[in-house]
Amino acid sequence: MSKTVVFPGSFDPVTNGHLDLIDRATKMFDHVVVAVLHNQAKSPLFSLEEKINMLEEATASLDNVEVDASSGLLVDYAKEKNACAIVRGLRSVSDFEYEVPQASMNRKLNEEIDTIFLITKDEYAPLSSSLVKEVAKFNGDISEFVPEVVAKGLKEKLK
Ligand code: COD
Repeated sequence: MSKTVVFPGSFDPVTNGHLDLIDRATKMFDHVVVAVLHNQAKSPLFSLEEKINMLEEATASLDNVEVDASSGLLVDYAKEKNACAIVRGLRSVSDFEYEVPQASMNRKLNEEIDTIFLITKDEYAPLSSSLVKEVAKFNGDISEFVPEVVAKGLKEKLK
């Protein structure tokens, strides 16, 4: 049976840390749905369309990746996609503290959908969308942290 997973996030914007997780998930599952969802706690810099375009370009070489979006509950979306699990990333203890309540709540909402955590590779551990935006805002070099399409997008957005 073909196995689908959903990798949800704000992706504002996608970084090389996210892309590494996507690449690793494509080797474990038949189909990876990268879903842009709304995080109530964050005010996005990029529009939904911009985030989707950047993700599509950055994942174009990966055959079993689909980029999509949803405005509803993550577990409802995962069910709609017939996903067996949700993939999330962990960089630190603070990520763990942020992720565990969400994973527990998602399991309460739908006990059939598990959350799988992938530990970041050391080189991506300091990377987050917010730090990348901050470095870009002060004209720092972000080229090793994000794909080219994002570096261009940030330059445009912040000029
Ligand atoms: N290395 C490894 N992992 C990383 C890295 C990195 N360098 N950078 C980010 N990650 C991981 C994050 O830990 C996270 O797991 C994932 O990548 C995505 O990160 P973000 O920051 O783009 O996305 P979030 O955390 O803002 O996404 C939150 C959601 C949008 C998924 C959440 O708010 C949600 O589910 N919203 C929908 C409504 C819903 O169902 N709410 C109830 C939740 S219980």
